[in-house]
Amino acid sequence: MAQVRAELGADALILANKRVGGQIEITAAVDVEHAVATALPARSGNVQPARRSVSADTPANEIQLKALEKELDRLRGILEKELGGRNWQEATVARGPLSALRQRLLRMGLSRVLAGELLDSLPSIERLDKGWQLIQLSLAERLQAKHIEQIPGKITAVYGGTGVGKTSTVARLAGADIQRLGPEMVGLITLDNYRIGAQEQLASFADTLGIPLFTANDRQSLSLALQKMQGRRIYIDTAGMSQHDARLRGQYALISELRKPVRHLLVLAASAQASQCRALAANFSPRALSGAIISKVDEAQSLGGVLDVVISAGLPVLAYSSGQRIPDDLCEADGIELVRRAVQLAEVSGASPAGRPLRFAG
Ligand SMILES: Nc1nc2c(ncn2[C@@H]2O[C@H](COP(=O)(O)OP(=O)(O)O)[C@@H](O)[C@H]2O)c(=O)[nH]1
Ligand SMILES: [Mg+2]
Repeated sequence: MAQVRAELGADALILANKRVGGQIEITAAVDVEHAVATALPARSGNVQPARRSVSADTPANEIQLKALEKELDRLRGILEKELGGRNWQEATVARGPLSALRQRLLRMGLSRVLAGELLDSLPSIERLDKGWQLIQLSLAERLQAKHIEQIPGKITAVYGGTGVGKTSTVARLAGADIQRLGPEMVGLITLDNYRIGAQEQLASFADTLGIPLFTANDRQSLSLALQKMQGRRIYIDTAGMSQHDARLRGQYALISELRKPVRHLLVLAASAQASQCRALAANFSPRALSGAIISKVDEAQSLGGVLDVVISAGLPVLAYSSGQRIPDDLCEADGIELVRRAVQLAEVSGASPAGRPLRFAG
């Protein structure tokens, strides 16, 4: 090495050596950027100054590769030193508030598409807490929360998957009307003829409260039931179907053919998978439904999925339920409260206290 340095200077680097006959050939470089190398044949370690040229056995590529390896080692050292002491979250914040906000939205269960839209709508922000506040407000606004009485129509039909809470919702909405208007102003119809015992729950509710309940299965029986209950506010319970069952759309078509103003409501369970809710909503064309009721908020592990579905389907949220009691557990739709719960669920597991009970004017 001393001989190499004496020959080529203090910056010289030995890149390779090999035995050639009785001599050792040393490949050394002085300026790696220009890949200038020198081969020094030596006898028994006795280095003789010789040709100052690039060795034919050691192509420039090899020299560049060695230099590259050295540079990579240096960069790896810097990276390890930089990231070694940090956890992932700190690293995210370090990349800027937008990146940290995206992580929070995804953790809530929102899709990447909605998270991106919310972030795009933000004015430029410097502080994370300010950005987070604005983004929660923007999400709450996009939920289009409305009171159900803002939707006109004396007939209300409730659709949804099996066991999501359709019958409970019908009973809750009818119960609120009974309190407000009296039992003589309210009536029920069920289209749920598919499951044995499906009507019993609603029949016992109708009996207890003294309101009529009719069963319908086609256009004629439906028209007849409506005729018999003329002047009443009518709630139609439908049969729960899988999201892929064409009968779900069949029931909607049957009710739409009445050519009367109907509030068509979709019940989506917050405890169900977002993909299931999305597939259910996809059965209806964009303006077919008047809005959504989110059920089983108390059972949900995360709320972002169902909120994402109602926003992307353009469905206003009209109420949500958070327990099994009838009629108490139906709450007024409140965008801020739903977002608060979604954030809370993302932060800690476990349900939060009940919201404001749904109240009707008059
Ligand atoms: N935990 C909880 N259970 C609910 C809620 N809404 C309905 N349920 C329960 O879910 C089950 C199915 O409800 P039901 O109204 O019969 O659903 P349907 O099959 O869609 O008519 C019943 O045991 C209800 O008491 C809710 O908001 N939270
Ligand atoms: Mg039912």
